[in-house]
Amino acid sequence: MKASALANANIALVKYWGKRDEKLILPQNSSISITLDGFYTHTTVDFNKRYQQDLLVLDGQEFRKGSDVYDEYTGRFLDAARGTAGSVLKAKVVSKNNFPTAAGLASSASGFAALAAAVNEALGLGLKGRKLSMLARRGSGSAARSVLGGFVEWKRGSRKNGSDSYAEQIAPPGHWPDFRIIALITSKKKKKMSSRKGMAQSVATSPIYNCWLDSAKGDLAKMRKGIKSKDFSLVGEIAEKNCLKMHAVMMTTTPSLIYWNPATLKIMNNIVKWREEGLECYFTIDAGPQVKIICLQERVADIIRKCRKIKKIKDFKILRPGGGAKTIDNHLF
Ligand code: 2P0
Repeated sequence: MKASALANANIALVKYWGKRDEKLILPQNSSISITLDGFYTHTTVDFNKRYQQDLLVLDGQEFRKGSDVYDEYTGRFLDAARGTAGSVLKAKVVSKNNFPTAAGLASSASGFAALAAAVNEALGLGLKGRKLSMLARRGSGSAARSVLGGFVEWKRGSRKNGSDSYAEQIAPPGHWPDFRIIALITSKKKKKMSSRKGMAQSVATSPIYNCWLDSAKGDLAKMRKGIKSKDFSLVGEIAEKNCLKMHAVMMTTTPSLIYWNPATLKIMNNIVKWREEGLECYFTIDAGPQVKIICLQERVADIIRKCRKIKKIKDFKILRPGGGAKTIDNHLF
């Protein structure tokens, strides 16, 4: 019962920051993202009676029961998947990212989308689309969005059991082929605070958390409209403002969550200046110091030329709209 899958990372244009149910991973608000070609996870899972306990090998490092990575993430996910399948078999999971893990580049999104797709195949669950996104959601909220390609909305839903909190495609990758995200790497260090812990603290302590939820509703409506009509200025403006509002929530959390470093701020200031000079681009930043520039293909060369002059940028990658998670025959063990 072995299967493998590939899944791409996604970048949220309207962010998810806070849960209404920690166990089922149900969000406080809907979010919208773009699935990207270029940053991906390759995962192989094997369910077999010869395994005494689950084992995860992530980028060459082993995790078992008793480690945070297993207990808080993979173990919970595998138990949910076994519950759905009515299986008691233990599993070996080998997973590889082609980008830095846990540095604000959504590794849990591609990771659990790939694992959900592989588990779906290995256990013969036969889940597709919405249903598969709901399984991925049990691993990590943002993973629900990486199951699908292109522009995707993960719906908050209102039911307590989470049966209406799934991802749905707004538009396929081919809808806007010249849409680009340029990921600028400012640090390769592992972040100090996980998104999971950080967002729970924000819900509990940020005095502006309810403002965030109120304003997300308008952002979602404008973002859907902007994507459907390919109104780049609208998409960029809403994405940048939504990101700043999320970081305002993070900063006003106790203890405060400040994910930016000096390079992050320098790039943000430059992007605003470049835009004033007529080079249209916007920024978005997740729970880490990396900056993602939102732009159209025709601006990429000018933006890269300018970025090369910023010494603090360690690396960059140009990403285009990508497809959803898919199973493959290439096994990692
Ligand atoms: C997002 N992030 O919408 C937001 C923006 C980070 C900042 O989704 O607890 O790793 O596993 O559901 O999905 C990161 O949160 O959290 C995230 P869990 P997840 O992309």
